[in-house]
Amino acid sequence: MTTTSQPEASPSKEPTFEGKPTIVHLKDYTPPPFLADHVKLNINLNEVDTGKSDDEGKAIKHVLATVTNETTFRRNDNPDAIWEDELVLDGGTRNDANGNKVHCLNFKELWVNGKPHYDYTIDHESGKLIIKNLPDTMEPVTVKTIVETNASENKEYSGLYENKGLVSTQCESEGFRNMTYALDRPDVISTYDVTIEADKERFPLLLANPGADYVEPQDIGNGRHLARWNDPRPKPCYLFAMAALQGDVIRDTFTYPDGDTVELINVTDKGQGENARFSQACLKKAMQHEWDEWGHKYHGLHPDPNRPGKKKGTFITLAVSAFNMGAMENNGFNIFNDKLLLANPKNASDNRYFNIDSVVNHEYCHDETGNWRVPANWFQIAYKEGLTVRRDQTYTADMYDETFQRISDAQELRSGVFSLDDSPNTHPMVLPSYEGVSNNYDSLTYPKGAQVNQMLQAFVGKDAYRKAYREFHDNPHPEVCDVPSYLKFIGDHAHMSATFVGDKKYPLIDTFVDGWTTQSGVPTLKCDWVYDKERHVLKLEVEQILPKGATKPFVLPLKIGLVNPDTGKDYFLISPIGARYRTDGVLEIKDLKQTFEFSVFNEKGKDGEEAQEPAEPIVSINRDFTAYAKIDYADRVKPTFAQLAKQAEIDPNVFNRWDALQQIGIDVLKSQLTTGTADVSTLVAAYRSALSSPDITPLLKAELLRLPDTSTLSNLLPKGTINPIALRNARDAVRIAIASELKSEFKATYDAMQTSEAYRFDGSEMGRRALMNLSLAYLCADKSPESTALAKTQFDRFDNYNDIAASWGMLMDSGNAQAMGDAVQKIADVYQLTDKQAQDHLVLGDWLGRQAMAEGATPDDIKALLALPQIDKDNPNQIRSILGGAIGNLKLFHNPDGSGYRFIADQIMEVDAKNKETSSRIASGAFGAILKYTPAIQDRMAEAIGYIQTSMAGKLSPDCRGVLGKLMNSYEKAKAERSERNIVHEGTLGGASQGIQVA
Ligand code: HT7
Ligand code: ZN
Repeated sequence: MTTTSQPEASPSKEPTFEGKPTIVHLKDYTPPPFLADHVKLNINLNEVDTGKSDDEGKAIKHVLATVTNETTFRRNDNPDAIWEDELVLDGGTRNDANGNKVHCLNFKELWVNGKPHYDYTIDHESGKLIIKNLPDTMEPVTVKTIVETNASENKEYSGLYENKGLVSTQCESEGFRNMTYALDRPDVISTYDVTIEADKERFPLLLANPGADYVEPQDIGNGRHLARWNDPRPKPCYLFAMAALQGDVIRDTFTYPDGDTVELINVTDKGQGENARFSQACLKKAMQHEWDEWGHKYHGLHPDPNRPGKKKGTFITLAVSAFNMGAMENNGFNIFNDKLLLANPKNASDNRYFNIDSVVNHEYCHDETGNWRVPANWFQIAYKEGLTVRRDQTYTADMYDETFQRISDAQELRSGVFSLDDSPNTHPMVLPSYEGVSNNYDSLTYPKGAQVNQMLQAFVGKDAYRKAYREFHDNPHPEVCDVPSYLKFIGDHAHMSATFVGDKKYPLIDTFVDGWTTQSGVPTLKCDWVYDKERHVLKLEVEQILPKGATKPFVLPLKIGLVNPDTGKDYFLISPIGARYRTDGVLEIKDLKQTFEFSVFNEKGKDGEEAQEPAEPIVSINRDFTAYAKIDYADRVKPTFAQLAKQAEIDPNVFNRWDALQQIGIDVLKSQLTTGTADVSTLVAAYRSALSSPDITPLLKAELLRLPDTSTLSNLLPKGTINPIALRNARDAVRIAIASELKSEFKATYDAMQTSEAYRFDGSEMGRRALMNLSLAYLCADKSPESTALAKTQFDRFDNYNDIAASWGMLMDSGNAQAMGDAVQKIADVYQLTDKQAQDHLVLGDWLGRQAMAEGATPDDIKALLALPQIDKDNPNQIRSILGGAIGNLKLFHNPDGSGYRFIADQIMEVDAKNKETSSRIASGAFGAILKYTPAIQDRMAEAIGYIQTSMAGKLSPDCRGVLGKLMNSYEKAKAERSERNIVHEGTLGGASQGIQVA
């Protein structure tokens, strides 16, 4: 295998000052001039009085950490590394409570090789510590720094922070530098020896990345204690983690077939331990699946002194309520946003249970993909994230239902991922550059990265992929890697086929890797075919239309089937000269135009009777969404509604049955959008048939009967034409029409899906409830008093949170102010949401979000939610719920007077001053799709973006600046093109000044 010799994230050489873009380029990468072999850390926590008191008159205390860091550095002997006289250590900056940039680290002392060292500077702008006059040698040098940092003032939640008394860390991507000076880059990999000292009563639990054993802290007098954690597994500092808290601990053990064991320690806030039972069971399932499926054994195992020949290890999980993302895969010590670790039937929906299972698995999978093999730099983050998402998709497919999982993946790709990939913020899988590292954690890195791995899997086959995967990860450790070298390794070792360019033979994998890692955008595959009824030959032509900016064809696996409409069985895929295509039906798409020929024939009957004349096949394209592409059809072969309905009934590939219904749904929605009416009869008949089909599970029925979402639809409409309110109205109108036709069927299904059994979470129960609540949603589409009463009956039953939340959503959409208000009040009362101390904060987010989304809510209502005394305005979960709800509230956000955009702009600025990771995600969620909208909407959005840019001047974070800058530039370009074409009116689809409006 190869390791990277590619450039790494070094800041660009231009001087940086506030307001000037700080873009890092892949081409500037050089290996680190120094390496850090071993890090000895002491974190000493002390509570200090701030002299201030809270609303209840209680003294406010802050947690101050004194961090002593003794690291053994040595010059990198990699010939590509640049010799630097000075050792430059990263140190963090952040905004203080007034929005002013300050250093995170209060420098105290510097020692080199055991002696005080005074020859250093601290760069005011970047926060870096520049150590001069080091020994001019290749020998290791020990550098000790002592700093102080205030964990309670850290509201960015990056580095070491305190929230509600719980001290913990989040170091990915660049948080470690906010706690201590370091070479904070993924290609510097060290062993760690960590001690944590703190007050025994205040912080009884002291945790860090474990070695073999969980060790009880030792008493050190004065009411204090000390814990020592020795992690001999080398890691980059972004995988470091520690925590200090009072909490509950639940334990279990996982045992491998050979007797090696892992002690599982699940840590939560006090009183929450029981809510972690489900996630702990998920962790055990994850370990088992990793072993069975991928041959991955926990990499934190060490010889067990008590059992010769056996190994043991410790794996810790911790739930934290203030967290910027979902979870973090620190070595042996995964930290979770508590909504992804804690659940009980009274506060978690099926969706949350499912997500917990999936995310616990995802983080554990990183133990191999990410932690054992580390991305060389942040341009290569998709190696670990794309691959790990693909692995968690495989897990949930195995645990629940493969087709269900594939439908979810396809939906995500066709809605959010296609949108981003077709937006100004698109980027290739290997980032050529970025501004603000946190922007890289987007859907092009995660689900699209997963899809690229899925495509490779589709080419080489599951077993060959798995085998090559194992070979890659069995290579010596530690080593950093990159996206191209991983994909190439798999292609080579799984013997992916070769291709010809002229008469030269090339491995197909090279073209595959080059296309997908250096280009962005969504290709379109335009399919055309003719069926020769005389010869029974089907000739399929596939034309690849490249997205804007791409110059080379992508390599795509296009899985197809030719279905006999009489039998519902697939014909064999055989060419007229008798050559067999792959039995799984995967075609290799690699050129701009390709033709495939298939000879269609029926097999002979059992008793040698002559085969019947074969019927013209139904062409089933892109089964299981193997190809990351939009599929288009030449006009003459575009399937009719009748053909799609037939396919929806008989295609042996259940994913494509769903897809056929989606295609009908898209056309019905388009018709509703453009003409104000739509014929839903085919869809109704097809839904009726799916509902009554005995061989489809409720889980899949619920998917088959769901209309395409508006984001998927908008990706299929011309840019510059979308009015989101019109789109939503069109979808609502179609839902009402379907519901009125299928009222009795939905009511019968709703009744049939009831049970008196207690809540249990598993795939079949999740499916039953999904179909029950989907039926209820259709029944409630008309917002009639009867349907509202039905939703209210379910809500009042108050049985389990899944069904409560589903019916609550319908009451919020009912347009009945009394029903909405009552439901909001009841949730507040039952979950004690107005009491800061007693509240079930896991429900709080839903409660805030639902109110922000409620029909008729105004910016003042949102402000009132933000000002509620029981919420924590610094908690990213709560901020995301409220602002996410406001952005999803189409009438509020897209108010034609621009007030919604301006309001969200104000909020983004406020959040950005404290937490750039949260602000940049909100900014991209709010304005990322700007170019899709009608010119009038674009202009108003651009005004809001411009308002942020000018108001914040030099103070906007690089993360937000990166997102908004690209949006604004593209908007300006689009506007110039628009005026060049002299298009002064709204988009073509509706003509009206507000785009398409549907009654
Ligand atoms: N690898 C983790 C990403 C993550 C993160 C990134 C930036 C800032 C904060 C963060 N918290 C977690 C999570 C994962 O993908 O598994
Ligand atoms: Zn991940």
